[in-house]
Amino acid sequence: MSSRFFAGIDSIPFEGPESTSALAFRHYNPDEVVMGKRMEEHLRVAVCYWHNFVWPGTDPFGGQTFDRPWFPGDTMDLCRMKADAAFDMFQLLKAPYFCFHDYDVRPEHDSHADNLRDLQVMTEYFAGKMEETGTKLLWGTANMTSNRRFMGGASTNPDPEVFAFAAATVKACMDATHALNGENYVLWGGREGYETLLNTDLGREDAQMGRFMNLVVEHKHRIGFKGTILIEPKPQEPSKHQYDFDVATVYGFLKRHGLENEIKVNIEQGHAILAGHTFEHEIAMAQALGIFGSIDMNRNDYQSGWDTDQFPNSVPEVALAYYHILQGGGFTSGGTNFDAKLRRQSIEPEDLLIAHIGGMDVCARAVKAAAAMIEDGALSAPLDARYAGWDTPEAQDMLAGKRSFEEIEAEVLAKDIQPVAKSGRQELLENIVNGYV
Ligand code: XUL
Ligand code: CO
Repeated sequence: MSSRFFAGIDSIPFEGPESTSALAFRHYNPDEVVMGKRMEEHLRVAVCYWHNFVWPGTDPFGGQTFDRPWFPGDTMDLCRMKADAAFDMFQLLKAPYFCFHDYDVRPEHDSHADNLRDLQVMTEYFAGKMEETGTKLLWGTANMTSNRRFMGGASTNPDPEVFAFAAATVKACMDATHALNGENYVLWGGREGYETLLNTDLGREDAQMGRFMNLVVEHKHRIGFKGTILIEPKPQEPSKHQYDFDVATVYGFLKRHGLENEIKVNIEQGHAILAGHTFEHEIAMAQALGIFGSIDMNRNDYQSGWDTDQFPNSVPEVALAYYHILQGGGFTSGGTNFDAKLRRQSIEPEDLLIAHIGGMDVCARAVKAAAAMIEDGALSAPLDARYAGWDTPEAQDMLAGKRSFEEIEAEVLAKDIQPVAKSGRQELLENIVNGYV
């Protein structure tokens, strides 16, 4: 293929670990079979629209550093030019999926009618591009953070007119996602949180967000959308306190509003770090609670405390994430969305490709390491052994609520039970993991 934006780059081949080319995959080989499934089907890679084609390279101290022919993207012609480059990149990378916000793909207007019209035009344009290239939509979403109308929140805004505008916006994006056969719909509560309690009523805002998410689920069923609704937790940024702090907090919200069987989570590595967790903690917690959906793959700078959205480059970290994903049965409707952006000095079109090649190679190595650990029972065998005491009928009765405190105490006294301390073997397990990564 030839592309005006990626001029001179026709394809990005898989060349294997010995390759020295910057524009070749060393480990991401879509057809390689891992644990009985093609690598492409395990990872379900998606490229995001916003960081690659919309973000201009700004930081709090400086403006645009990237020079893209479709900037500022405020006309439909520029939006189509942007889409052409985006779909060229999805194809070059052989990424099966992409993700977008409404705001990424159309000009932004004050009126909902104008936003809706332009989103519908772009939805049709995308449908043609998807047909032509075979790229599929992992998820769609609405940007309710950038426009100043949302500065005090979307569904949690003190002004019901903002709630209504947000509802109309999400309806439009869900309809677009449905029309494009999206496999999920994501809601990241960008400004669903607060800066100061002096002007915030927590009880009201929780009730508003609960009603809003119920409206989302009602609409999903009304239009027959078969995808999964996902909430993306994040503890801070842009608000000081974000309501969807982490997976456990989101689960509490879902239970409170009767939504725990309707909504799952999209877990992002950097957001897990900001919440004081590891990525695998958040994944394992979601699996344990039955709400694991999808992941946003990136990495955070461990020192800065900001959401730096860097491309992943640590195989050991990513391997543990995929370990828990595979242990839980792998992705169903979810996938690996690269919610990652270039550093602002990486200004060449080629840098976009190189960043994704590196990220996809890291994920490929990680998923292979995870699969090998599972196939060998390297971690599951010691884990099963650690909990084996619970297999006895007495222990099972205790767990099933069949024995009271009095009965348990009587048994402890009668048998003179004196628990023997056993090693947790953390260093041994860490050494075992190190042998796979
Ligand atoms: C923000 C973030 C978003 C969501 C989609 O931190 O991760 O890009 O993934 O709105
Ligand atoms: Co994200």
